[in-house]
Amino acid sequence: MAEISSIVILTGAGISAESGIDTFRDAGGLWEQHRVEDVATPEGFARDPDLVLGFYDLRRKALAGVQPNPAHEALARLDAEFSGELLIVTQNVDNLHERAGARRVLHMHGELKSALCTACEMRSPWDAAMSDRPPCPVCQAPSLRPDVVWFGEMPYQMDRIYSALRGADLFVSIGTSGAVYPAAGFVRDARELGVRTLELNLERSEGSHWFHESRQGRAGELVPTWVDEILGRG
Ligand code: BJW
Repeated sequence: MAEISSIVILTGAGISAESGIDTFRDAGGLWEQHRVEDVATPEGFARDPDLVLGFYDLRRKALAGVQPNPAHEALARLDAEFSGELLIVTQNVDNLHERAGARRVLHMHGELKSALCTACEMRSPWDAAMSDRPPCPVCQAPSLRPDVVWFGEMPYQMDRIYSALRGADLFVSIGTSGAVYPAAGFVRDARELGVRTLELNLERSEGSHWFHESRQGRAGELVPTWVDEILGRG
């Protein structure tokens, strides 16, 4: 394997599936239980804030009952032991990468444990429910919403992500269907930049054909094996 000095990793709901967190588009996933436009758009929130706040309150509460799995742990080991540049870009709003010990993590679709005030636009760490309309810790307005990125909104820290992609020699996508942009386009962006690309997913995804290599299987098995390869233990 050629020397690797800079890696960008994209993770999606599939990496947390073995921890017991529902994915979005798989059978039994979140979008089978809710209409996307009801709970994951600004228009849905404006129409029925109780429904949306309740949906995210339940998911925030459920985090207490789940644990990182071997895939999160392997990426945390990579973060600790890989001396090159590394950025773990996650689309997930859970905190399992951090709880496994990873530090170089960017949440492009926000975080369940963060609140965004629609009055003063400040973000605050958040653990409790929002459906009872608690005051914003900064301005006291009862105007909090989940600090997550809905359809039609701009994902977070895009400049930092594209900058990391420009400097990368390997892009790895883990457990994502490749159905949602701009994340789904990173593989093409990477290829245009001459970056090697690898997909680790349960099954072939919508974008599999864009990758130089695609491996199928459970993240809890594929990711530790791949991390061993990178750290020279393969
Ligand atoms: C396993 C496994 C195991 C299971 N092991 N694997 C037409 C064309 C192109 C774009 C658009 C378009 N019309 C509209 C758009 C833009 C729109 C979009 O992409 N729409 C699509 C429907 C087409 N995108 C946006 O609006 C975004 N903003 C935007 O584009 O701004 C403008 C912009 C322009 C230019 C540059 C930058 C910006 C915002 C998107 C926000 C998405 N938000 C959500 C909700 C977040 C909060 C929450 O969690 O509730 O993000 S939607 C949902 O989908 C969530 C996820 O992060 C995201 C991706 O889902 P993911 O992770 O891929 O999950 P699944 O379930 O789809 O897939 C799981 C995969 O895991 C599967 O493949 C399984 O096989 C696999 N798996 N078990 C390994 N054990």
